[in-house]
Amino acid sequence: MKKFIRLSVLVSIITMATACKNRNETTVPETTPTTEQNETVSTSENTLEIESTDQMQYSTNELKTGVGTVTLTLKHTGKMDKAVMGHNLIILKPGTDIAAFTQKAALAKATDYIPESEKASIIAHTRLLGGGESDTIEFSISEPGTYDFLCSFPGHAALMKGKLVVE
Ligand SMILES: [Cu+2]
Repeated sequence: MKKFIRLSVLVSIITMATACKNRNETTVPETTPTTEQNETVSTSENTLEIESTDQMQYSTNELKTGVGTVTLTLKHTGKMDKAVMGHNLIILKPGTDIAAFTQKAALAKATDYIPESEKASIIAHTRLLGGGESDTIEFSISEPGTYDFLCSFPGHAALMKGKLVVE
């Protein structure tokens, strides 16, 4: 008799536990994590900003970034027209003959000094800007290293040049 009572208590405990578990399962609201969507829209950490002036200069001659997608903004802070003091920023592949490149670029006025014949040497470039304008470009670099950048407006590369260090 004692054994039977103990068994029935045990059974009722199990029943309660099961009922409790079921209740928990049904009362838990189905909340799907909405934060996951936001996490996948990650902004690039490789964001570069550089300015150029009416004094024919960049604000820096060294840019640093990591490998991957790079977002670069060139801002012309001057006032002069792009026909007189136009600036761009061209990132060149390693091993490019800069003197030869700028010579060809100077003749490429029709394409804003981006020489069609040298496109294979260009990793990325902004458009040609006049005072007050800016351009943002996105490109990808997978190899760490040091890359030359310059402005291809005739005569500018003597002063307007620098290194993009990719780590
Ligand atoms: Cu320039």
